[in-house]
Amino acid sequence: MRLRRKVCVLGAPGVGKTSLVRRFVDREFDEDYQQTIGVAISKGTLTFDDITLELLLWDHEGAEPGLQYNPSFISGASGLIFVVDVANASTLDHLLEAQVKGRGYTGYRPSVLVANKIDLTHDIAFTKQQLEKAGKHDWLIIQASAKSGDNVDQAFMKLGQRMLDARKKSAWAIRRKDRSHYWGELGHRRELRPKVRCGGSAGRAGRSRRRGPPALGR
Ligand SMILES: Nc1nc2c(ncn2[C@@H]2O[C@H](COP(=O)(O)OP(=O)(O)OP(=O)(O)O)[C@@H](O)[C@H]2O)c(=O)[nH]1
Ligand SMILES: [Mg+2]
Repeated sequence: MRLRRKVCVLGAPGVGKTSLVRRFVDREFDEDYQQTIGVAISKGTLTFDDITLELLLWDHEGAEPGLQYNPSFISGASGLIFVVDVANASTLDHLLEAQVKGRGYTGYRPSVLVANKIDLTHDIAFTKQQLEKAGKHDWLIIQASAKSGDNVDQAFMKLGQRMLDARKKSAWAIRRKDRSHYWGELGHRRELRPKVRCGGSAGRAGRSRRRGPPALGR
């Protein structure tokens, strides 16, 4: 099966958003800093057993502190990659602040937080309090380096896996909703429910009735 999904890459200016996307998509790294203007879109592919997941990577320009993300850029995204610079603690504050302000449109999507530029230092600049705050957002934190390539593929894979898990959960929730709708139409009246028989024994048939309606389409 082939799936195509939008993913937004967000974070402060200069943290390495474009470099991470470039490393993942083109396997390249450039020391020169060329600021992204607006948004640059590129395509990366992940493979999971029988699923090919095409990621449309929306690499946003770095948001200045105090600014919110542009909702129209983020709308329709199935996953988010937040990027911070391990050598610059303010880049995480910046992200936490932006996340609180932009909660309505960035919240509750599968996300990973990439702590980038790990090649520059082994001492991560973030404080315990900052990491605790970040932990509340259900971000999976991955230390990586766009320069060396360390953990870059893993970060994208983890996000892809989270997106597929979320897809499975929502398919399951929709199926459950369909079933409660089905019972709803029957008014929850036992005598109107279909008689389900799953074999010869009355015990098994009884168990099936207690579990809910038969799977539709059978
Ligand atoms: N040492 C090191 N430098 C990095 C790494 N990632 C990015 N850089 C450098 O950091 C600078 C900024 O990188 P970009 O990828 O352009 O950052 P950005 O977040 O896309 O910046 P904006 O588009 O302005 O928001 C460039 O000079 C990169 O070479 C890394 O992992 N290690
Ligand atoms: Mg950029």
